[in-house]
Amino acid sequence: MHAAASHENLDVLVVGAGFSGLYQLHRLRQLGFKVKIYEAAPALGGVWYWNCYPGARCDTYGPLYQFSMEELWQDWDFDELYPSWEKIREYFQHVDRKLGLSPDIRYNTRVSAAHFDEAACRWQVETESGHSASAQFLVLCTGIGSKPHRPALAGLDDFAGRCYHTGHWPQAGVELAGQRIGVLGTGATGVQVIQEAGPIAAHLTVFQRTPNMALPMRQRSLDDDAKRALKVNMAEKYAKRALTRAGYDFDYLDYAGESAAGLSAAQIRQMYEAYWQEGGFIPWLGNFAEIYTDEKVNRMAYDFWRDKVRQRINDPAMAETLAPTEPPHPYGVKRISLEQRYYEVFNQPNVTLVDLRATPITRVVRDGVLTSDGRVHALDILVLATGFDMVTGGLTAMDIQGPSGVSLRDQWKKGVNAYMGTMTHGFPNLLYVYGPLAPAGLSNGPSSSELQGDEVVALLQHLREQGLRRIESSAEADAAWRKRIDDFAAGTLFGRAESWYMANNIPGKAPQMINYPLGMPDYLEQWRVLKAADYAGFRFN
Ligand code: NA7
Repeated sequence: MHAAASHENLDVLVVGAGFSGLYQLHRLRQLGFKVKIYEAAPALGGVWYWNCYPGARCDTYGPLYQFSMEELWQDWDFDELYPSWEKIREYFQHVDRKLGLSPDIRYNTRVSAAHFDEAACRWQVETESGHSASAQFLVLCTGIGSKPHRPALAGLDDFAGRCYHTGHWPQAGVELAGQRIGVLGTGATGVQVIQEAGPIAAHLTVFQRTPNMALPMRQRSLDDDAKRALKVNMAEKYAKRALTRAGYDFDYLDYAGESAAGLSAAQIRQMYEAYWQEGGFIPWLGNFAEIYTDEKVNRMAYDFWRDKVRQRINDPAMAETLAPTEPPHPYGVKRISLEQRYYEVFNQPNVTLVDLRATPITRVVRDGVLTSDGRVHALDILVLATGFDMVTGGLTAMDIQGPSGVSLRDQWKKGVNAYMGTMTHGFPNLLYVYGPLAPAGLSNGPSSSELQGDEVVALLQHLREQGLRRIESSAEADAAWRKRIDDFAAGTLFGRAESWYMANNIPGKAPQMINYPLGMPDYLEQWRVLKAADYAGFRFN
């Protein structure tokens, strides 16, 4: 660790100024904790600072993509049902103005290391800028998508054009109009860039490895009446987040007493038709919960999606690549994205679709990308929409060492443990919000930030009230939590896709279900049970 330019002592140091971190700061400050946020970016907003590529927007509808505090939502409106990154940034400015958060946020401050000093029972924290801190508790709110994944592409250094990762997009923007653009990756990000770039590019080449089972967003701009209508029953909507598995204001059909069993195929198709018209995540997170466990039900959902999508694609070969006759993996076990005009882009004469399963990339060359069929796809700009070292990447990017000297990075090489999705044995006084083995990536972000965030705040309050200085999860509790998740996942179809949900989107990462898949109500119930048992599972002193 290098010499510190300045130093401060804190009760709680929060890392990251996205939804989770800001919520921690606001709540803990109100309770009188001496708390600060360290944030690598020069502004608040978390992923919405870095993900400023053309078309970046959130796949959750606006009313639920914000904090639930009335003082914040009462005089805030998004201008579209699904807000753009620009508008979400404005929202964070609004939050900052209302809650006065920035004075307690140290921007441009990337935490590089945190070592636990057992004698002092405090975390000693170093940053890249040389500033350091000592904090009794370290609460990591680094989000699930803060470490971009750049695949090792042979020859990339030879490329004469420009190459950008969507998760680290130039803040000044990149002019895509009139350029020959290649997009590698068709996840949530790829879909958004592709539908933005297609209409304005001189030529767009899409490199697809796995088709995205994208659903219609049904985006609309909001006039005053629509904005007013969305504000009705906000309190009820927010209350519902704790009662639905993905933290939304709707849930899978079994919660509504519906099961696919006993319904005819025609009845199911009729239901699917209505959900399709509604759009958004309804045809996925509002589907039968059996899509995760029953192959037949899953296949019905896939076939419905495939047939709907294929109607929009003119070229039969492209249709087969984008929406194959046989599903590449079960429907919904890999993150589904929302699209606005994605499939129509492939009807444009200036768009080429490269199926990387048939013709993989051989290497990047000076003029573009060479595929195994010997073709060079000429490019001015190569966009890497290749995702992130999801959920854990932001945590393992820091050198975090517990009292034994073992780093979190090393401890997690063979698999991730995080009891209650919140603490790991060997790392006392270190807590995560919206991180591994929590609902996180399987839930709406702001919902998790508040609901798990409240539990973390309650835990810190409990420690203070009881005069306890040190908390650590036990190895047994870690193992039991992991087993609960693995056992549940083993009974589902999640393992049948390579995806960041199963931590196998990154070469070398140990595969496992990386989120808490039993749903938000079950997760919160585990906290209730734990609190009733005086937080047994954690060790205090
Ligand atoms: P995702 O969803 O992880 O998507 C990454 C995409 O990049 C996906 O299509 C991958 O194909 C593709 N990819 C990754 N590496 C390669 C290589 N080496 N070659 C070819 N294609 C590759 O990331 P996003 O940024 O879109 O979204 C991340 C999350 O952020 C999203 O789920 C939301 O929760 C917000 P694959 O599917 O692995 O075959």
